[in-house]
Amino acid sequence: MATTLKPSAQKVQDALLAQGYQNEVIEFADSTRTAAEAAAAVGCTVGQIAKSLLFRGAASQRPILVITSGTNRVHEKRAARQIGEKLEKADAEFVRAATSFAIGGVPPLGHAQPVATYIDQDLLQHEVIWAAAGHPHAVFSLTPQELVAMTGGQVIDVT
Ligand code: 5CA
Repeated sequence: MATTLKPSAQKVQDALLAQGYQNEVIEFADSTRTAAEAAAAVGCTVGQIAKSLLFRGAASQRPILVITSGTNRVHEKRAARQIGEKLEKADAEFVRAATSFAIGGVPPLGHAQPVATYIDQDLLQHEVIWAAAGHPHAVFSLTPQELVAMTGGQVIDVT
């Protein structure tokens, strides 16, 4: 673990502390850019990795964050029915503009603007999960209940 976090990871640590959370951002020498890499670095299952997938609402053009278990693929139509509008894929530029973070490090909190968030119900079966922390080598652990609370997210069935 590094003693000094990269600036983008420090931003997430600051956002956690500002919201009253003690969870510690950890930087790894190895990449945590993908769910599989993050699971290998942390030593957890891929299902315990909280993937942050950003979409664009087709009607509203607003950013919509869907946080899924690392083993799940989002069924876009099913998710859209619960969210209330069709989902478009976001490109790297849109992700950066909406969150201020780059793909591979998009955290659940600390975004450039408030982002409507939906959470895969499958994440709730784990005691502890891990989320990206702003940088492709940084993650933090949390409980699914903390994820719901810190994002104000709505739990849905994404698969
Ligand atoms: N740090 C890891 C685990 S915590 C992480 O952020 N994984 S992730 O799955 O949440 O983020 C990577 C995701 O970004 C991929 O699953 C993929 O859906 C998305 N992604 C990758 N490349 C692109 C791209 N070019 N445009 C839009 N989304 C992309």
